Amino acid sequence: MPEVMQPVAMRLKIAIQKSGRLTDHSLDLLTRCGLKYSRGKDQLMCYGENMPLDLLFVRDDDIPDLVQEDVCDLGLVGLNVIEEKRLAFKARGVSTLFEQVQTLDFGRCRLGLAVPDGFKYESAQSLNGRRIATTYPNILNRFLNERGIRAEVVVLSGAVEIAPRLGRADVVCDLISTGSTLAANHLREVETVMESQAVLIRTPVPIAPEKQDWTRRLLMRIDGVEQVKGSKYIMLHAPRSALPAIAQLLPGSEAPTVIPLEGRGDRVAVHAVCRENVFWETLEKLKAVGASSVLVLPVEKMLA
Ligand code: PRT
Ligand code: ZN
Repeated sequence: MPEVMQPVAMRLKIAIQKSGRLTDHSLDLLTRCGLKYSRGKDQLMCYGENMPLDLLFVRDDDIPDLVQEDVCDLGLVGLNVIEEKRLAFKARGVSTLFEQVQTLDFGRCRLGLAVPDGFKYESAQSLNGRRIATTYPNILNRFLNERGIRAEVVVLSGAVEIAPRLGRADVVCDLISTGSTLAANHLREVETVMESQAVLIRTPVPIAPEKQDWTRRLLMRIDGVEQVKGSKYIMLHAPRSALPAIAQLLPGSEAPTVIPLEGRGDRVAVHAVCRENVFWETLEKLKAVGASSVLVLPVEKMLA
């Protein structure tokens, strides 16, 4: 039987957000890993057409539980959600079993405290005796306890930023990316409670032998896709004597390849993968130390 047709129990299951800020990025990551899938409208599950894996579309808050309980082998979710879940489990005396495999290059935001315009804020101590609205009570309580602040935490499931206007809270603790939602609601950011981005988590249970090969391959591909983001392949010609200066200038590159140029005396070709973007300023500096014919190319795939 072709492995893509394996029985359901032998197929990898990956939980991703059904509809929200992480959905497109998660699907894009899996597509870049080579996955082909078809998804009908409002479908909760879809089948990988060329890999023995299925995607489960769920609310992001349910992803840690599905992975913890081994209903899904892997999950893509925000660090803010797993940290909140971890602290909630801890409060109930349950230990977190799912493992964080790696951080992913999307979903960046921060959980921050914001006060209404006109609120006199001097330090975190200004929060004493205040009511703070949030969807993340456990993370917020940890922040307050670590600083010995006594405040009332008002738990809301959404629309946190309008709580001060409704008279339900004095301060808000919510996710922020550009800050425009706060500004539109006349709120001012005063503290960062935690930084967040999407992460890949996996089940605590050893993965069944039939699924291990694809798990290993998928994790390697995800790592490859993450490494490629922002990476560039750079090629240039230079005098051999300039190699130390060039090595200093190439951002995040390891062991460049140096190839002699036929009939060009001391000049060599240098090829290197840079793990960061290469800016015009770097090219100008490379030219200044003797480089010529400098080419910067995008990297499409990488396998360490
Ligand atoms: O239905 P479901 O429960 O799955 O979705 P959700 O409404 O809980 O989540 P969603 O789609 O809003 O966010 C999913 C994840 O994206 C979050 O858990 C974070 O890890 C990440 N993320 C990144 C964000 C933001 N950026 C973000 N800006 N999540 C929410 N926001 C909201 C924030 O709550 C506020 O309302 O965007 C607003 C602020 O944005 P700015 O740009 O105006 O600052
Ligand atoms: Zn959610």
